Amino acid sequence: GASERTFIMIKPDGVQRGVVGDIIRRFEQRGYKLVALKMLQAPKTLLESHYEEHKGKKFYEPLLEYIGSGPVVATVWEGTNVITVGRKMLGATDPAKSEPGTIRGDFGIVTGRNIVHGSDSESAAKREIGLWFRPEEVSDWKHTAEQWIYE
Ligand code: DAT
Ligand code: MG
Repeated sequence: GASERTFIMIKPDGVQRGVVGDIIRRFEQRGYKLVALKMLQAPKTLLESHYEEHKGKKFYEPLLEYIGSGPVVATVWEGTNVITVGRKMLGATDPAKSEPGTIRGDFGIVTGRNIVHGSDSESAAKREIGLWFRPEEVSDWKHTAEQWIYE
């Protein structure tokens, strides 16, 4: 919808692979507004909340191990339809099914090392932003290029 926000996280493999700048560039270049950013090694309790929908699945424990294995770069982006478009920019969950030109399609090979996370709905975005950032860590600023990005 109109000027919504999404949570995009560069996973530890994305950090190790040196694609942090590339991923941020893609969102900036598209015209989305960066409103929060930090690097952290996520505590297990945070990852349990973040991935609670997957608890009990066979990939759940390896997933928490992987995402907790090193620092991630947590970001929040704002703009029209950024949740849906952001997911398209990421590509499919399985990089083998991601189109070239998407982040996972350009940098990944297997689902268990798929480089980046993005919220999949408005409710997930709100929940995830609230889990990873305190309200004062999210900046409300005016994009001066806005009139050239939106009509
Ligand atoms: P997405 O990250 O595209 O929203 P998801 O929410 O279904 O995908 O799963 C969360 C993450 O869990 C995903 O990015 C990678 C991991 N995962 C999902 N399915 C998996 C599987 N079958 N094998 C290994 N890892 C998996
Ligand atoms: Mg998901």
